[in-house]
Amino acid sequence: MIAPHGDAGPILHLGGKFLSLARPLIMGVVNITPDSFSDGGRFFEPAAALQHARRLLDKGADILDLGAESARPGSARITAEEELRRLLPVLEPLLEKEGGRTVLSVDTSSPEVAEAALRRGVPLINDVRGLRDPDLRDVIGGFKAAALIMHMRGEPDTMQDDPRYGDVVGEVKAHLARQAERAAASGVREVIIDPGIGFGKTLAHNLALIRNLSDFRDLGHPVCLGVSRKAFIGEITGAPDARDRLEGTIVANAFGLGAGADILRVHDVQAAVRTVKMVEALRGPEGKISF
Ligand code: HH2
Repeated sequence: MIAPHGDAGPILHLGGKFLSLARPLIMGVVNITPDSFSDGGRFFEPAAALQHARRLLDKGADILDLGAESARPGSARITAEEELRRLLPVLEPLLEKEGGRTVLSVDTSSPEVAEAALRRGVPLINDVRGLRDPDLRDVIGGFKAAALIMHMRGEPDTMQDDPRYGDVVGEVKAHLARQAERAAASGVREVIIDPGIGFGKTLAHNLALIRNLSDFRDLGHPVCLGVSRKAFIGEITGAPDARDRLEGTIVANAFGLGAGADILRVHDVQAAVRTVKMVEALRGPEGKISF
């Protein structure tokens, strides 16, 4: 749970670091994968991933999210050995050289990978499967670390095959509430929630979740939003190439901030930092914003 903490607003405790949520935070994505939907292969080599990570830090990322397995629609799982073989050559130098100026997160559903990361001092595990695996909950809880719990309906290989909900906002919220409780019962220290845009959702589902993001704040956990370059933006703006989705990403992020997002998970960190500055200025001291 986030606790009110004087003038700095709520504070997120990640490892030895305290991040104020008085201003929304930017989580920069580092995909050490050959097949991620928007930048697969670009940062697959450790040297390229490291250079990219440092660039995102220079541009103002508060958190770096390192992922070695793609969860794009249609993707299949890889082994924990393969995930670690990709991850560690990037994670270890980053922890050693940049650990002071950033918080690292590892995007994984594997208890073995999470344990290897936590043992090396990573304070946050981001699981697109929302800690369904009790072993993963126990590993994170055992380290008294933090978890980013994202909602996904099904598995990436089939999640976009006709997803249906009666009340998408209510169902996703109830699921996140249940998983957050399970996480806390396993000893997970901090929970961040995320509605999982594009994960087992149609365009209409994604729009409803972003529009109603403020509802998720009732759960008492920081809310993360990941819209960056996603397919729904391409559907709306007519941009089949993920690299052409920057304007759509900026607008969706601005809207999400207006609806109460605490953390934006993005590929384009500089644009997101500027988006936060603009929205904060427009919101003004009374926190007013209306679309
Ligand atoms: N989206 C992706 C991956 N991980 N984690 C959270 N918490 N929220 C998200 O929206 C989210 C996520 C998909 O983006 P990306 O990592 O760029 O792609 P891929 O899964 O193909 O590597």
